[in-house]
Amino acid sequence: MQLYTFFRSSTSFRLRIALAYKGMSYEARYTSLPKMEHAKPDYLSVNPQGLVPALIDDSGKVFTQSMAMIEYLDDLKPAPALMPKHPEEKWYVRAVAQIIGCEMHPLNNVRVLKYLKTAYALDDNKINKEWYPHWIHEGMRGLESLIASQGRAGTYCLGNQFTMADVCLVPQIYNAKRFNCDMTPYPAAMKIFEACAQLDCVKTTEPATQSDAI
Ligand SMILES: N[C@@H](CCC(=O)N[C@@H](CS)C(=O)NCC(=O)O)C(=O)O
Repeated sequence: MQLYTFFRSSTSFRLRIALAYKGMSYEARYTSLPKMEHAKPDYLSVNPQGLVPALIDDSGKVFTQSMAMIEYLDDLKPAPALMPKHPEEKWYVRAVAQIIGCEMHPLNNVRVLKYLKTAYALDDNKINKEWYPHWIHEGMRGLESLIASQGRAGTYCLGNQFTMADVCLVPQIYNAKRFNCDMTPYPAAMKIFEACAQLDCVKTTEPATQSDAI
């Protein structure tokens, strides 16, 4: 299997965590976003969307969209599981993951930040200190409330089971910290983040450990 990944990409980080958790090996195909390698014809022939990550299996089939890929990997290799079986728990895990994947990450994606600069002349200060934290806090408020109101959290988002919810939470918080967002208003999410940070599947896949880290 080959994984197209960029060390700082939080969606690539999701895949690295999931693959490591499941003990699935892969060859990393480093794809630099600053060098625009994701927009070059070679990569567009893999993922015409021009976004990382992408996964190619040994038969040459291509898989894209990180959350769909994580559920696919879970079907392919069910143990250790990243999705619960109970319908309500499955809903909850997807709800946490989708707050991050649908409502936080897309608003702070590289191409969005670039567009704010080129089309609306927003300066780096406004983008990094206003726009970026604004959407982190909007999302984190909802996430923290969901975790608290559902009462399902334990060591991880869902009791003691490490799931796709945690796989999405960890990279998002890494990024928020990199942009110096104040995370103290989110103690439940941060407690889970700290617990996840102790896991080998996170320690061995975090951005700084990657061969393409700059
Ligand atoms: N919904 C996609 C999003 C993928 C995505 O946006 N990846 C980012 C890196 S984290 C990217 O390739 N950005 C390039 C760009 O914005 O130009 C997924 O979950 O896989």
